Formats: sequence, C-alpha cells, structure tokens
Amino acid sequence: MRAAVLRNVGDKTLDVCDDVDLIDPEPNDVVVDITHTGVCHSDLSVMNGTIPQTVPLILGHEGAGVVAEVGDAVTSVSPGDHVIAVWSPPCGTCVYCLRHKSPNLCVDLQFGIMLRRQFRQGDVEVASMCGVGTWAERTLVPEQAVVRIDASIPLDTAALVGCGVMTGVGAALNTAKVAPGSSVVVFGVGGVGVSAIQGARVAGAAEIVAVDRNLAKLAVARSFGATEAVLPEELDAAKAEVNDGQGFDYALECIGHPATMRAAFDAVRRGGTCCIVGVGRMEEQVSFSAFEFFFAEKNLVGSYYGGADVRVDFHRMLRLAETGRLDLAGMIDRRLRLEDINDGIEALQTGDVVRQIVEL
Ligand code: PAD
Ligand code: ZN
Repeated sequence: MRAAVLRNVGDKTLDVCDDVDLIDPEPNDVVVDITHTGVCHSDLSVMNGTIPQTVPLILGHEGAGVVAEVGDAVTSVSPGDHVIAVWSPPCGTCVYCLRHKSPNLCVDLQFGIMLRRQFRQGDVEVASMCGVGTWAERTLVPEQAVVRIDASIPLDTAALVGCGVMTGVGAALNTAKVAPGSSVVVFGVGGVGVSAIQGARVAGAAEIVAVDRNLAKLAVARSFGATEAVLPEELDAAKAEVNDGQGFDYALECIGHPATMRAAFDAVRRGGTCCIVGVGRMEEQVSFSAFEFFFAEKNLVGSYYGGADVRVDFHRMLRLAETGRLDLAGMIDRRLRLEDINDGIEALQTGDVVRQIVEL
C-alpha cells in the first residue's frame, strides 16, 4: 500500500512509497482503512526532532476511517464500522486510567505499540507516529486505539477530532476549565489554537483574544469566535482592555516556543491560569523567578491530548459540531492527496493554514 515514510530525523521531505505492508493482526488488533488524515504541527515536530521518535517512520496521528479487519478478541468494533484513531489510547486498567481518572496520561499501550512497529517495507521494520501512522492507506492498532462513531458523521471532520480539535477544545474545557464570563488569550491560530478559541467560546468566555504573528490568521481567529485578534506586539494594548488591565483569567499557549510560553504566563492576571498546549524541544527551557509563583499565585498547567477521556470526549466534540457549537468543517482550508504531502508540510511551515486534510 501507499504511505509517506520519514527516512531520517531532519529530512525536509517524506518519501511517498507504494510498497509498504502491515504485519498480521494479533487477537486484540484492528485494521483500519484510513480515509482522511490531518496535518498537525506535531507531525512536523517529529520531522525536525522536536518530538523524538524512531525512524524509518510513518507520520500522521490525526485520522479516521473504516474498519477493514478485526482480531478474534476484538469486541468494540466490527468490519465496516467508522472510527477515529486515538494517538494516546487508554489501556483501561492502569493507575492513570482508573485511580487518577486521567486516561489521556496512560502510556502503557502507546509505548508498546510504538515499539512493535506495525509497518514493513521489504525486510525493514517501519515505526509509526505514536503507534498510529495515519499517513498510510491502512494501519493496524489495538482496539483501544480506535473510537467507533456513527456512520453518518463525515470522516474528514471526524479525523480532526482525533488530535487538533480534541487537544484545543479539551485544553479549554478539561484542562484550563475556562469559566463563563471570563477572559481568555489564545497564542497561535493553527488547528489547535482555533480549537482552543472555539473551546473558550463553548465555555462561555466573555473575551477571547487571539495572538498570532501571521496577519492573515487574525481574521481567521475572529471568524471562529475570537472577540479580538492581535499581532504579538499589540498584545499589551489588548491586555490593558480586560480585567482592569490586570491580565487575562486564562492563557492557552498553542505554539510551542519557550518565548510564547513565557509570554502566555505573563499575560494572565494574578491567580489566573496559564495552560501550555504547544510542544517545544526537550532541551529548551522556560524560566520563572523563584519569587513569582508565591507573589502572583498563578497556575501553570500542561495539557496532553486536551485531558481527553477519548471514549467520552470524542463524542462530546462530535455532538458540539452536530449542534453547531463547534465549526469543524470550516477548519479545513486545504485538501491534499498523499502524493502531495510534502506541499502540505511546506504550507504548515509558513503558518498560513489551519488544517489540511489528506484524502486517501
Ligand atoms: P500550526 O503550525 O498549525 O499553528 C501554529 C500557529 O502559531 C501558526 O498560526 C503560526 O503563525 C503561529 N506562530 C508560530 N510562531 C509564533 C510566534 N512566535 N508568535 C505568534 N504566533 C506564532 O500548529 P498546530 O495548531 O497544529 O499545533 C500547535 C502546537 O500544539 C504545536 O506545538 C503542536 O505540537 C502542539 C500540539 N500539542 C498537543 C498536545 O497534546 N499538547 C497535541 C497536538 C498538537
Ligand atoms: Zn496532533
């Protein structure tokens, strides 16, 4: 089958090949024909080494499709079912899944399936991003890594729920817990940031200010519910307009640079919450004075997969979309074929797109 393979970390382009195979499914596995997959910044971050993964590797972790085959022990899905892929599948039995009620933090299955390397090219084992690898016509994952959805739901927008939408909306609702009537600033107007803006709107925020260095993104932010959208150098003026100039109640950082993480922390008022969604490099540092946590009593929180319990929250996202509270279709601003994936990667680098969808 066809798949886009990353040969080396640091490569600027992917190798689109026709001769990739899957291993045979084990009893707990599901084979999925991927129909749609998004292009998330995290894919780019694997290419440039920000997110460490082994190579050769098939990228893509935001996808949906149709179940083609299931192992003997699979009970939750059958061939023909429509599903969304899960890049951090909860095992359902560990301390994170049960005792800590944080199934998004369960890595038992994810690490296992990453090590398994379910793709082959000739004799070479090929790994996959987070064990999912949706930039391939087919993938194979344990049943916990798919969530069945109604067949009436369009698979292109369903794919977005698999990462960007769940991450951004979930950061606002589950992690930061944005309160009605509050003020929010969102840094970065990509697929994740647009989802965070929409999540803040669903939560009933009174003011939603978006910040992006790309001028074209400011109009995009407004169209998804930002009450104001500014360039980074205009943020101080926008901040002066809310909470008597004290700062925002919440900041959602959806870029992944140390400077914007620090700027997000500075943008919140005393006692406010700064939620870091963006992913930076392991060796990069963000610094805080040893005094300021005491003095400003700000909350600093990370957000992994929007704090999602995927079996519950994917359906919440889809219901919000169905009832017009989330605009998922409007987020797709470019459609590609897998052969054109390298154009998609280039477009993402310029920051001009919200979400590109690859149709397989
Ligand atoms: P994207 O590239 O589509 O959007 C990023 C946006 O930020 C673009 O509009 C840029 O113009 C803008 N931008 C970049 N640098 C700056 C800057 N210095 N100042 C202002 N604006 C800037 O990315 P995305 O929306 O796909 O992903 C955003 C981040 O979220 C990225 O770091 C990704 O890895 C991370 C992510 N986190 C999770 C998670 O679970 N926490 C999941 C998925 C993605
Ligand atoms: Zn992603």
